[in-house]
Amino acid sequence: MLIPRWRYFAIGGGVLLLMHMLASIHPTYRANTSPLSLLPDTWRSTSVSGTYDSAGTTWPPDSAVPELTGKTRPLFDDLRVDELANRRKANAVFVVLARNSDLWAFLESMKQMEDRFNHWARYDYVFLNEEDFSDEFKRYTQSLTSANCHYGKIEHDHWFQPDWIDEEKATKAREEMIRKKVIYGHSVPYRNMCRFNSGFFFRHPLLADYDYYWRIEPSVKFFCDLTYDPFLVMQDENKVYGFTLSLYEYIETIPSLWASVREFMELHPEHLAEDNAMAFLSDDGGLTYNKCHFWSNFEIGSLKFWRSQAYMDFFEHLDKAGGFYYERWGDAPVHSIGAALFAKKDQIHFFEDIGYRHEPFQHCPQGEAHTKNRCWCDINNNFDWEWYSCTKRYTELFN
Ligand SMILES: Nc1nc2c(ncn2[C@@H]2O[C@H](COP(=O)(O)OP(=O)(O)OP(=O)(O)O)[C@@H](O)[C@H]2O)c(=O)[nH]1
Ligand SMILES: [Mg+2]
Repeated sequence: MLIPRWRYFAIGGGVLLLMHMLASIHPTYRANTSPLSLLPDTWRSTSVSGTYDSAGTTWPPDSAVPELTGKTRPLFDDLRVDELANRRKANAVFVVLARNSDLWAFLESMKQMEDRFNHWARYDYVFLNEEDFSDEFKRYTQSLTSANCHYGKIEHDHWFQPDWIDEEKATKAREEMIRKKVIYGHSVPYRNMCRFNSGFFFRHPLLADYDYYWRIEPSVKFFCDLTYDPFLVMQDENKVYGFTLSLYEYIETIPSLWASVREFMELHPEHLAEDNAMAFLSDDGGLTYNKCHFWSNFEIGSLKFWRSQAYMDFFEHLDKAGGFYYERWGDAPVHSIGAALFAKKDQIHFFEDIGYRHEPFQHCPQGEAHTKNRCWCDINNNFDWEWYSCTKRYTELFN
């Protein structure tokens, strides 16, 4: 039987349609054969914005996307930059002591500081090192901020072990610490760092014109958005020292520190502030040290306070005792004792709403402070009221 000609056309057409439907599974084929591809390019680029979902429609839907009229969308920063450029600022700076090898670990901290606070606050950075900073260090740090970065070299005598230290005695002390497995007990550079942070960083010429500083270390975390300027809190409320974490010092590193502090208090009673925070340091009115200190890897402080006669005399006295090298005195107990004795207790501020972590401890804001400041730390992981924290003693100062 002869098949009428129209049936050939119908079968051929059906096969073509089937092939087209199969090929349409491929997105490129589908896009190129869509009737929309017949429209001029300009029409298509303004009417379609967003990403294709699996059904080939766009998301977000056109109605949710601001119309693009040739202008780029304003950045969050641009919206507020004029307003913020003229805001009241403190004379303050970030201070970073670092080696070139700390670069990548430091960028982690710096990126968070920029995202949480400094993208709008625009405070400068001062980087300090006993060696020259590499071009790589400078390039990558400066690239993270629109504030200015300054790079300084530490003068020899502010960093290295002084000649008058008895090296034989210092070596023996280090060997004994290695035997006792004291952390960093073997290290001379670590001791140089502690002594520099205790008594010299605030004398560096790059810091001469500033009043307040915020110390930042490599590999720390900042958990919350800062919607206010903590430097202005320091300035407006006449604070000299701000902290987030406090704990007990490892006694093997400071066996004779309190004896030197007591000597100093006897020699210079005029330097002790009225209404000071001695009760944070001692449970018996100054006879013994309870080892409490503020953890100095986070510090917002007054440079003028460290440059005061009281603290300069205090550091000089401790330095001459040699404990930075014969033991392993840390800048955390030295700063804490200085702040607690030479300032009024209400000049020491607990930055309760700044979420912060330096391994292995963290301060995580609780309650409303957590949600209001968009924190991302686990509220159950908060060192404040752990048995090894001294923050309870700080709050008790004000009861
Ligand atoms: N330029 C320089 N910076 C140093 C040196 N040692 C430490 N630092 C810096 O001094 C600060 C404290 O050093 P850390 O190694 O973090 O000491 P730590 O916090 O007691 O110990 P970690 O638990 O290792 O963090 C950091 O900002 C370091 O980058 C050094 O030899 N030279
Ligand atoms: Mg550290």
